[in-house]
Amino acid sequence: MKVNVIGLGYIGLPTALMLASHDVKVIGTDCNEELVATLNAGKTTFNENGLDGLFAVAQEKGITFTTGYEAADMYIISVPTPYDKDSKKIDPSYVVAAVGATLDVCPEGAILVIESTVSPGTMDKFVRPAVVARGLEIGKDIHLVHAPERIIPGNMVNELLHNNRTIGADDPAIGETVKSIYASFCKGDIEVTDICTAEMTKVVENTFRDINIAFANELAKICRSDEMDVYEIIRIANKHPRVSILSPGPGVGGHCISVDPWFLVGDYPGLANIILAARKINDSMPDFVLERAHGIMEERGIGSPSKVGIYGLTYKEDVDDVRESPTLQMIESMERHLAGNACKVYDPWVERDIVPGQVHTMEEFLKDLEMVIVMVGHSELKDDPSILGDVVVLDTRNVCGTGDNIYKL
Ligand code: SAJ
Repeated sequence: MKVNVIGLGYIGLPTALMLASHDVKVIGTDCNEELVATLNAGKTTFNENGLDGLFAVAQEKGITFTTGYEAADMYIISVPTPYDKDSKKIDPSYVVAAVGATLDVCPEGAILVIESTVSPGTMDKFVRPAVVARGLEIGKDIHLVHAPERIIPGNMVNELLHNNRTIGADDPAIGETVKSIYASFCKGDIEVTDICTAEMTKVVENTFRDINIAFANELAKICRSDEMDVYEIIRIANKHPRVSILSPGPGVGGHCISVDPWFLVGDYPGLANIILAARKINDSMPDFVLERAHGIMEERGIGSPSKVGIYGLTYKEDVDDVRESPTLQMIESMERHLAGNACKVYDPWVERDIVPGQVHTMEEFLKDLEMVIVMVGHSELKDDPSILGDVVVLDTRNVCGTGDNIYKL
């Protein structure tokens, strides 16, 4: 079985490496020539626990990387599925383009697996028509499958091995074939179902998490209004055998949890009410942090925003991904409502310059600062909060312990 993995990003690359490491013949394809050159030079393209080790094994097994599509028995398409913030509709163009390029080279009877997260109905509305427009017969010339992933950035390699998976297929026999390929490495349960169910299940999983994070965030606002300790309340409430409240934070980032619920809001207006309310709560948190910071600055007599630093640019701890990060949302808000961002910004996981005021060492960051807003709980800080020195801290991730200088959400 030869597999061509299309799209070597956060999901496609670990998947390609994992398959190759388990003796599947894999060609990795990406349109980004620089990315392909980096991989062919033996370097991974992002930080992820265990990825370098997996890369070394895949290389030994003979994985190859290219910008072209090749004849293969199975294709795994893992390309971006952005959504339009105004229409709340998915932009399927990357998936449709990858499907078209695949159809140019695939042999009769090839299996086309879409791993990209898509809004419910995308395969019917966009992928099937693209195949039929070529005069091809689905189920004969090409087989369609949707196999969304559940791996969590920061623990991807481990979760690729142990997570349960969902395979949506028109033909159950094809579903079983794809299941056997994923079972080459996946030790979890692999559910074979229909394509529409697989599409909806994936979006539902992330929406469930977004709603639960929103509950924790709303709880933080309620407790703050009465100066109660939301963390202690959650800690004790979670002692209940059937209660599992998540952690409040400065907002919800990443390309998944902050995006997927909008697919349901866009496709089911008037029905996705809790889902929409949760999105609004989570998207309100960066401004809540700003309000909280202003109150602390007044209380502590910190006059200028130039005396305040923002620690953390990524969307969550111990990843290098900044997509939809709460810090970027907060800086956008400062630019909209204030005179822009006058604060220094530092994230040890982000080497490239992304925002004005960004610095690249803790020493430069802390210089002349009187207050730090902690937006990401990277392990370096969680393990040793003293690295911030004795500045006033607004700890939106509850990782800096307690002290007269430590404030929480
Ligand atoms: N967050 C909180 N409080 C929490 C948990 C998360 O504020 O208690 C924030 C994080 O800081 C981050 C955002 O939510 O900004 C999302 O982070 P996450 O770790 O919850 O999720 P992702 O986006 O890294 O990964 C999710 C996972 N989905 C679920 O847990 C249901 C992962 O399994 C998916 O594969 C991934 O989305 C995806 O690609 O869809």
